[in-house]
Amino acid sequence: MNNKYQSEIADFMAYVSARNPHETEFLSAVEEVAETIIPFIEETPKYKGKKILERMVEPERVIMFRVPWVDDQGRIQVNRGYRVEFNSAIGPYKGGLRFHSTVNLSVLKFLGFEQTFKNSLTSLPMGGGKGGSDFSVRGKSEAEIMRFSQAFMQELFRHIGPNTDVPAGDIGVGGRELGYLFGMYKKLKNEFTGVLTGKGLAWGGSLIRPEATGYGVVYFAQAALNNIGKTIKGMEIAISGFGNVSWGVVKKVNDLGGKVVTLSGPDGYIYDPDGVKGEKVDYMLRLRASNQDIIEPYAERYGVEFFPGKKPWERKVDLAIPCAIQNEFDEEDAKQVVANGVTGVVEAANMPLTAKAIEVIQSNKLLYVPGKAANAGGVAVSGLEMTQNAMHLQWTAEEVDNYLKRIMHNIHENTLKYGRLDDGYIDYKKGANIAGFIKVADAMLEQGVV
Ligand code: 2IT
Repeated sequence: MNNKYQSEIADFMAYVSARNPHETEFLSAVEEVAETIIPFIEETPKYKGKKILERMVEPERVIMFRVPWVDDQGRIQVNRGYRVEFNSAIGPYKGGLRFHSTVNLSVLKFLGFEQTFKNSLTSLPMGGGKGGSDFSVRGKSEAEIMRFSQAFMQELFRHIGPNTDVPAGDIGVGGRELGYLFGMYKKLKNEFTGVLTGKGLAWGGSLIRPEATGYGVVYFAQAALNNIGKTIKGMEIAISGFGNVSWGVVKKVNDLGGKVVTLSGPDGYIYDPDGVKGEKVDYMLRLRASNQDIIEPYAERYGVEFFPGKKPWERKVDLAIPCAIQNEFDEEDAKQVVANGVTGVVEAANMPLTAKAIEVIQSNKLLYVPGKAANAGGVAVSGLEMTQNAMHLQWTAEEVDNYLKRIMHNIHENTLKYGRLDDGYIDYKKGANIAGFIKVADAMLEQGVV
């Protein structure tokens, strides 16, 4: 796109690729940022020649550890634990823990890198980090999930703290896992602090945190749609996943008069022409808590169609919101939704669209919102949970939701400011990268070479 700096971008990517061979997810996250940030650095004298991006792609610290535990049959299991402390220029490392079979260092580095920009966009004082394990809750018993979580925290506790590194949930880590993690942290440290976010309401959690990611996505989508003279009201929307993020999206789309017609799992997707409404919304949570990771039971229960092995992007809808996992939406999917006349794609998951898919959506001048802007509401309310913990009080749901709305509105304004192209098209990817970069880069410059 920026032909003028193509060779600088290629040189930079050759440098990063040589240092991080085989880390495909990390390299694609970096490339997506480099394409917009290198031209910005080249044209902004204060950033030029400071190796800012070279410094930003190097995590400040990576911790990898053994997580041994005993399963219900008395067998010893060994998983690998990680915490990638990516960037602390603007605040303590902050970001979720992912327990999923696909977790490896490349995935967590991509997530930690993205998180640094996302957290900057929230305007709250949070650096970037991410962690997790290749442990999957699928098919595990409650007791196994507890023992694993405790074993994980038996190592992680020495690296984190309320002013150092504040983890939260992500895929496979919800209220239940956070409870076990927090319990073990408290026991080992003998202190009750806001060292994790997404905590239970009775022990330091914030109202609206479970809903926050999905609500924020829909607030952002509504702002972006309004900007092109459209609205969620009356729209039919395809989403993927059926976890926490999907649940928040469904609730807020319903509030605003839209209709979510698909949900998906690794087994396929369901199409519910009446919309996921009423008790079906609560059923999503129960299905998730069953540790099965399949969506088919929804179809049986509510008498709707199930499409095994298919993705929801084949449906003709007004808007697509991928809520599941990285690279779940590829070039073919993008061509399909374009052919179906979609208004746009809003990322609720982290990096669900491949680079090629983004190119297809953007070259057709359709709305595309990257996850680091659209899904920042989750970590933003985590930041508000930290504030409430530091003040030893709890805000009402309305207070938190008002903050969330204001934060998402500000992120929209900020990305709009840096993303507006000459032809009037809004490149939210460019806007989010530049707006997120500025605060972190300025803090790094002011703090010297550390
Ligand atoms: O991807 C994300 O922003 C999260 N998983 C939430 C991180 C957080 O610290 O709340």
